[in-house]
Amino acid sequence: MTLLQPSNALVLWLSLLMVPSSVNMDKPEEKTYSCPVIQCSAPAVIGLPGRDGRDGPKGEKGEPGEELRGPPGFPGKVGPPGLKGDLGPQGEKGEKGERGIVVADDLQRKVTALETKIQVLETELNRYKQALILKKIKSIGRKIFVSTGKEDTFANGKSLCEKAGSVLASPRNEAENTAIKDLMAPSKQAYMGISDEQTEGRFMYLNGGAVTYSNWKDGEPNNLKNEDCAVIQDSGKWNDVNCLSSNVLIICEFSS
Ligand code: MAN
Ligand code: CA
Repeated sequence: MTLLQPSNALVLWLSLLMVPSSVNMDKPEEKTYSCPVIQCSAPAVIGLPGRDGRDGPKGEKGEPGEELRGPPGFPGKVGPPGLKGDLGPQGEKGEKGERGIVVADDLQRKVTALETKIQVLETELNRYKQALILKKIKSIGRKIFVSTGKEDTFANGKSLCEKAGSVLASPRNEAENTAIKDLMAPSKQAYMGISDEQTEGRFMYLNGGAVTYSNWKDGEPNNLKNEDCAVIQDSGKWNDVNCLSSNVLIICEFSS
């Protein structure tokens, strides 16, 4: 074993003394050192605290803090109305009504009032019918015959009645035939709403259909010089005449 020179030993001892302050600058704390190579003659002394170290890296984000709730704010504006809801369930059956008799009584009063009004109207209508007789109007059954008091051709007479919403009078039975006969004075004859213009000898109603009632005079219809129209004479008997004959009364009929 070689002993150290005194100068070398001094250098070594000084370097060993400097080690603690260069190694633990950031964390000054009390340390004791021993010498692994040479035996120290005295224990290590505690050094002075070192300077503050640099700031460390930023730490992780902490847990959320406890929330402090403020006072409630003012109410907001009223929103738009919502959608219409579904139909609700059917309600319970109501209590039994008590007005049945009252309704029936009311209905009876109305019916009685209507019956009274109808009686008044019938009386009035009959009075008018009586008055119309004097004005060359005859009501029989559901027909009303009206004399125009004018004599004209068949075509003009037909047109005159149609303008009034009626047709030339055409008796369908003896009662109607008599009613028309009674209207014609002072005229001697009146046109009827029949013709055999389509088929000679076959008289038809103007609205169609063969004549079902007739009261021809003996020897008529004779189609003398082409007679396709027909008149009722003041005797009630019928004669076929020329449609252009203009000395013939025009009588119209209204039916309901
Ligand atoms: C006239 C016309 C005819 C009719 C004869 C009867 O000539 O009225 O329609 O047939 O008389 O004699
Ligand atoms: Ca004739």
